[in-house]
Amino acid sequence: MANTSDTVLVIGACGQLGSELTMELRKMYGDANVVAADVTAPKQADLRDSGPFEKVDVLDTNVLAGLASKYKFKQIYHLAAVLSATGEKNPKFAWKLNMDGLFNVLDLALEQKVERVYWPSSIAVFGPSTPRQNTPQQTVMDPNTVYGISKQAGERWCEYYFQKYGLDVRSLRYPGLIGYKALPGGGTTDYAVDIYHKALEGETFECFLSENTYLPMMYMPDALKATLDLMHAPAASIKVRDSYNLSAMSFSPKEIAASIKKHIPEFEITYKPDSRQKIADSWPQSIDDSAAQQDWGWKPAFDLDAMTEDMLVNLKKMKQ
Ligand code: AKB
Repeated sequence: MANTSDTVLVIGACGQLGSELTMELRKMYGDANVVAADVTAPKQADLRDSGPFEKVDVLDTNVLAGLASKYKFKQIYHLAAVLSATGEKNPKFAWKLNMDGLFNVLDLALEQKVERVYWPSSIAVFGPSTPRQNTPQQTVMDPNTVYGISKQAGERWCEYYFQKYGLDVRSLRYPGLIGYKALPGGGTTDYAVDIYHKALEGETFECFLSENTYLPMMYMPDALKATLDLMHAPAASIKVRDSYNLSAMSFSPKEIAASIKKHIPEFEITYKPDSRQKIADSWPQSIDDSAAQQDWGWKPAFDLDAMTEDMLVNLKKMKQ
């Protein structure tokens, strides 16, 4: 268990996951104790007004060191990354940001005696030779996006820092994340967020993946719970030190559209697969997360229809 007076740094706090995780952490540790950091200031009023914000480029080690001596962080959540689709447009930059950013945080944590670090991995660590159904925790990994390669390498480095230096780094392989509070940016699974916005705006949704493309997905409240449960589990129960497989649901564009149609019968979807189809086809369709279930009691709460209902109710409120 972490101490509730810990000071916590969230890097990438304005992103899809960061903006919600920062607010959850502020509830647990107190607003003033959770520092939101990102390259641009928060647009979300709750995030902006509830606690400290610092402008930080994770590639700038001087700024990171200055921040660490100012706040004396006990925990760091390092979420800043270039995702799968954007990474393919500028592979060298994606590699630099994803890898150098991780090294900067791991080294800072060692130097400043930070007690616990969180770093997200992804289903993108898997590739075309990986078994696609019920993908095991330990299996063939041949990622073919720069994002996936950086996440696989990052996992090995997290384990290395744990084994060699005793740094308590923890990680989850997220599936596609879906939430109503913030938009994702540059991922292959982003369609599953956009589709709800278009449905509520009364527009036809043109999907960039084909109708039967199954991918593992998760609703944001489950992702937040998994992250916080992992980070608050006793160190001895964390047996996986590269990154845990994590699962909630799998569906295709056709199935999410059918789930939305139960609430908005006139909703229409069309399909125009683009370069993201190849990425999706190289990823698993479903994930075996039994290690997370056994080691720290992981259990998701939302399936597709429960998520659709909650997304539509909350997005409708936000759009009023
Ligand atoms: C992406 O699509 O790139 C991400 C991911 C699965 O890590 N959402």
